[in-house]
Amino acid sequence: MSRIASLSAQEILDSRGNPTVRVHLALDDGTRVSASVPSGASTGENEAVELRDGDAARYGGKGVLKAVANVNEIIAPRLIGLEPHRQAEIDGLMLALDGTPNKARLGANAILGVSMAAARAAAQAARLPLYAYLGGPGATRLPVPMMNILNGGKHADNSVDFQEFMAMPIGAPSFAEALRYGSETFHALKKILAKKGYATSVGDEGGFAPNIKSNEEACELIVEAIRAAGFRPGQDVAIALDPAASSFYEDGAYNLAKSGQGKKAGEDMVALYGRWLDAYPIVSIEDGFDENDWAGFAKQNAAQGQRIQIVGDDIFVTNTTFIRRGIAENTANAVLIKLNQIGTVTETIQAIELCREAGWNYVISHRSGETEDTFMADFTVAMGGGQIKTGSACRSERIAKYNRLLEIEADLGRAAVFRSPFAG
Ligand code: 2PG
Ligand code: MG
Repeated sequence: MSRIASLSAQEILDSRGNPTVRVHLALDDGTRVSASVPSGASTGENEAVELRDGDAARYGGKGVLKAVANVNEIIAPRLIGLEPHRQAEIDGLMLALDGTPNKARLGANAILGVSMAAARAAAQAARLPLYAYLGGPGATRLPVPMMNILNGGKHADNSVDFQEFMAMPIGAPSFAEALRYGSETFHALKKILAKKGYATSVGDEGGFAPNIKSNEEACELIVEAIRAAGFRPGQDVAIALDPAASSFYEDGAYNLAKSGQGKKAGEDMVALYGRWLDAYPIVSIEDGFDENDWAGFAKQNAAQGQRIQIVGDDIFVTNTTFIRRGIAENTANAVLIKLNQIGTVTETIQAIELCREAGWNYVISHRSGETEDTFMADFTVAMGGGQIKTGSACRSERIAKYNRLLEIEADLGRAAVFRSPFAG
């Protein structure tokens, strides 16, 4: 068995030009890998701690040299000599070294980089693609992408309150075709926006960020784009939303300030989503309520959970403690899964296992700040949930994941399965 021979980290930049951590790991058999950690903007308050230097003289305080030093000086000496496939043991050792409930000492960015690098090294040492190593022979299911083609909220400086309007090619026969449906819809949307005199520049996740008149208009434009691209709204391509409502929840009300649509109470939001479900082909709503508004989530789930997927992101933060509460209280029926919200591969898998036990869906997700690392594409196929959220049909840090999924689909050949959770 190969063993970890060297482990080090360096500071690199993410897709927004902010520092993040890249970990390099070498085995004694000559295997060399690296892994890079993403970073969110609309973060949940209970996420594991992303350690930043706070040194205003560098990168506005966003440097990650402390996290890098924690890998080099604290984590590496303890892991050198271990076999990389002992993932749970490696992750457990790092948790013990950290010693805090939220990875505040070493940083979830430091810990996750090492955790991902260990998995990648173990896969290479076993001469397996990462998805096959992590998922075994059953890892054959490609995901339906949620493609964020219109950005608002904290991801764009425009007039849209809701953060993500996603095209979901639920009626495609394969992942490659799903990607084509999504990309053609994206390009059709660009033409429509240009014709209406709206900006066609893009936000953080590669979706357009126009100054449109209302949040509703975003759905209308996407439906128009789906049709213009030659697809049937709701059958071939549906809509998924991530309002990211924590970002516009103030003093007990949902303040749709960017669009000028005013303040709404929790019940008003349930009613608003209900009207949208009647008007637009929406199959999934994520974070329709604030991360502490468990009652709002539960009300929506009771009213609409039979019709659509209700996904919790900021409220669950990929943490089994919160997911368990959500299952007990019928808060939602799906979880957004982000490796860096919890900080180790092992704990992320535990969160997914909990979803499976409860019969809940799970969607593997990128962050708004990403790198060229494609770990999450392999991880999605390995976990088999059938859904991925990794941005629009442009910007290479997003496309890298889609291109990796194309490779995996080709690699699996006739064994590849594409089964939409929403196909009628
Ligand atoms: C989200 C994510 C990813 P961020 O809210 O789901 O789209 O955004 O990474 O900024 O938290
Ligand atoms: Mg979200």
